[in-house]
Amino acid sequence: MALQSVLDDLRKLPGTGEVIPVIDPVTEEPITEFTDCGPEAVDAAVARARASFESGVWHGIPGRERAKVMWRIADLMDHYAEDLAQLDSLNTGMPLAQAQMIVPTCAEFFRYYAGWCTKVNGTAHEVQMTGGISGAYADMHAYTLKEPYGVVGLIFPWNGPVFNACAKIAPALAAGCSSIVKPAEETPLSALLLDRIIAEAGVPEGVVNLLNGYGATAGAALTAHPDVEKIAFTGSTEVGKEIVRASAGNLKKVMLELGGKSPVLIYDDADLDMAIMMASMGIFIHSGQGCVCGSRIFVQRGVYERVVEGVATVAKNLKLGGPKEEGAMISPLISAKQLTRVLGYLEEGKRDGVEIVTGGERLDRRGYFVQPTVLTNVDPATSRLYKEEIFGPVVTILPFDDDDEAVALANDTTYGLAATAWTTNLARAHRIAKRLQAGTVTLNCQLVFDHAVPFGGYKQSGWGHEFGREGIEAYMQTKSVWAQL
Ligand code: TXE
Repeated sequence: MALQSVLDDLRKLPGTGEVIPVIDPVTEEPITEFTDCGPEAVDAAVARARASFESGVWHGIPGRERAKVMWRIADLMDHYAEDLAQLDSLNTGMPLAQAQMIVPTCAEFFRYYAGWCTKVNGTAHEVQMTGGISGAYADMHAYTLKEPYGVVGLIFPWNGPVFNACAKIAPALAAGCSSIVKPAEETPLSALLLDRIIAEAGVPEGVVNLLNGYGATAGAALTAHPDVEKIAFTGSTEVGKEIVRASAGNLKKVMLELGGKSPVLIYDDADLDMAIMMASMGIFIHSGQGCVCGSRIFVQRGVYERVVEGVATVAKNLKLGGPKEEGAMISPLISAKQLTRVLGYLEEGKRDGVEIVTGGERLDRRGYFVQPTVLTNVDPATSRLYKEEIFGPVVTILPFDDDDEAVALANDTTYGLAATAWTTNLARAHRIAKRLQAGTVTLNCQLVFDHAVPFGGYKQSGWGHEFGREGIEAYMQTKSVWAQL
């Protein structure tokens, strides 16, 4: 499947709104364009999804049959892996090798959730009937059924286009839902190929419906739609709140995977070389455009200078560049909007007297590149760049003296997505893990992922979980059935 055909087909998709250019973040030049889908297309997609759901063409077939189709999607993703990787690499500017590593993991979402198609069961209950009207029934039985929600909207961002799409489409399919898929307007390319793969694998028409458009138009219309039962959203906390408000009309269920300001604690007994390298990659990889990026590092005072110097050295040595540039490891920011946002935080920090150990500037070249930046002397009480998610290659480093101070600093945030501790004292590591207010805690490791391990945010980082058993159950509701025998 030629890459060019995806670029051409995107142009031909029907739409009634504004023409949206797809920009290469490395060259700042347009790659292709498409038309915002418009409200009629949203209605039509929801109607197709509804019809497919009511017909039972997907959720009505045995789980093992759904599983076979999902395995075919995964096999086709392997077959088209190079195209998918090239599309994501072109669209986001990430190194091709990085995209090539990610695509097989994305295919695995379909194999992993194919397994669950036959394993999500309800429970049977022995019920004791006592007193009142209930006492009149002698021989009773109750059980639960797990049923798909119905029509679900899947809305996700641009930071890992294939990954974000598969993380939502696979469990929704396994659960038996019919979905409307809304990728980010910045990154529509790989979703189009994925949509073709899903059709080629034999998913019946209307079960997965791709919608391309802006968040404020397509996304908002989908979220407010009265015939959508659930929205699964990954994106900013502000839009997450808008989605909750817009969903109130028909009391849609909402799953949210939102931003973070994840703390990384480095103790003086840690394997410092490893901690420095992983904490650096944990914020600078993909230019910090990851929800779990460790954007606040806290270091025990005795090793503070060494860690600051170590992280700054890694930052200075990372080669930024596009997929075609030899040795480039770090991609640009996705868009001019994100560039302005990140530079805005840095300018404000400079005015506030933050110390820039390294970085702090845009690269003097084309493309949305910002230097990996290490900041100290930040005031936790007032600094916006310390409190808010920047989603760029910017880390603050502050010292701490003991566990209580480390935990207080780490938890002093409205977010609660991820947290890390580096220490060789395992008793302390586990004690700290309990005290950190985050949905994921990583001990002596960062940037870890497995399809089987649930992922979700505490506090304003989200509602509900993706991945693992929780990931499929998020697309299912529980029915209790009572029977007099
Ligand atoms: O996100 P948006 P943006 C954070 C990060 C970043 C900031 C802005 O801090 O700097 O968000 O990024 C769709 N109704 N994260 O502007 O706007 C939109 O079309 C329904 C963290 O890209 O939240 C896209 O598909 N949908 C995050 C998706 O929401 C709407 C990853 C995300 O866009 C909508 C990305 C609306 N009203 C950004 N408005 C993470 N958790 O990983 C927008 N959308």
